[in-house]
Amino acid sequence: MMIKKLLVIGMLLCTIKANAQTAAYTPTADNLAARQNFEDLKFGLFIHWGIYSELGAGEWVMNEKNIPYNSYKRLADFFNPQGFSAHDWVQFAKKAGMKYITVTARHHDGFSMFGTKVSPYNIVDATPYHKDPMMELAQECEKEGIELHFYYSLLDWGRADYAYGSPIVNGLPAKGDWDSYIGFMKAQLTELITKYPGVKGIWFDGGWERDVNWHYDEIYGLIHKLNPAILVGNNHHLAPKEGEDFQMFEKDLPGNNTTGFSGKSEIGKLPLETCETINNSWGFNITDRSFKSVSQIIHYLVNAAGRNANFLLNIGPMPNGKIQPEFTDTMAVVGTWMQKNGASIYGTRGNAIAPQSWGVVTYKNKTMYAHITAMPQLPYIFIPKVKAKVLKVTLFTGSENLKFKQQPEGVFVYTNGIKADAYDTIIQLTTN
Ligand code: JFZ
Repeated sequence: MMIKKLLVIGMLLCTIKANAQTAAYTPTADNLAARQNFEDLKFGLFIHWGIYSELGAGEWVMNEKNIPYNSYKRLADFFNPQGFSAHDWVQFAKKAGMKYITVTARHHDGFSMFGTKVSPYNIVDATPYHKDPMMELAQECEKEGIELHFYYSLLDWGRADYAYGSPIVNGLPAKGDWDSYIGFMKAQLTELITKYPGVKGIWFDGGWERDVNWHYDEIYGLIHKLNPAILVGNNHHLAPKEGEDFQMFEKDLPGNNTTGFSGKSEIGKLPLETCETINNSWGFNITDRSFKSVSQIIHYLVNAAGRNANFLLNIGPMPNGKIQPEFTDTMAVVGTWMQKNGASIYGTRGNAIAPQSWGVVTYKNKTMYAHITAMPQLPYIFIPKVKAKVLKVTLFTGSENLKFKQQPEGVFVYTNGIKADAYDTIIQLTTN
């Protein structure tokens, strides 16, 4: 009797504990290490590529041009990217100095760019290509030491169970079959995490489309059960939610809101990432020629690092799988610059010193890097709030000592006569 009672109490305690665990997410040691590693990478390649690429008008083309789903679906019949090469994509990233790739496994059009058993609407089964570019990419990334994240859309414009456009009543779409849709996503995420080697993160998007119960506890819980080290992020433009491992920003540096996406966002305690695209489109756009310059891209990267965020720079490859030469040319110059200057960015942290009018500061161990992206009129820069004693100041690319003066309120570094860099003049400060 006594033993039975104890057993019951024990079981009760166990369930209470289990419930508490599902409510509050505790990242594993592996996950925490993956977060640190992610913060070290600093520069990633974002890729938007799907059957929408064929129309050369961005990834929202179905929605923007009001193309009926059944007509849009025909794009799959003639998607045959003979020019796709995982090797070329990974080399593009490596040459640009990028350390990871985030690729659209499935965007809002609902087309799976990977082989999946839970929907026939995928690149292996529905196109004449019949191959899985996500598998080739995952294998190539693993071989080349590039980390891979999958972009995965919560929003689906075509599936009946999602019922796009349906009114939402009590957190559920009135039409469709919400349980079926959540189950479908769980099955696909299981495939993406268990079948593809070396996947390090899932980048959710589209949850902003409707105010429903997304079952994030189950979805994030499933991902972390399958692989606790996987980094979960969600482009919901809010403060981080329970179960997430990094926080992303879209088309703005953390803390800014120039594009209006970040009005409700709050910077949390997780690793940060901000994404921007190389022209004005995410998916391939044949008329968009507003290419960002080398200087704009380097400044974006440096400004993100100075605010303690990774920079995820997007390209939209062409429907044949190739990357247009304008992107290759620009990123080759960025890459050459990163080869020379990357040590002042990779593996650093930022935001210990707030951004200044002349630029930002990154740091690693006892070294600080002052990135001057706008050379001041006066012949010095002032770095406020430097607590450690500065022992030595040089250009990052030189060994000659630069004149400096340390005061309780900060450090003056004299910049007259220094050789300025075309994009970012980096001053290295060694502290004790
Ligand atoms: C989203 C996607 O819709 C877009 O296609 C692309 O993948 C980008 C990286 O992410 O963009 C958004 C996200 C949110 C809003 C608008 C566009 N929003 O809240 O209005």
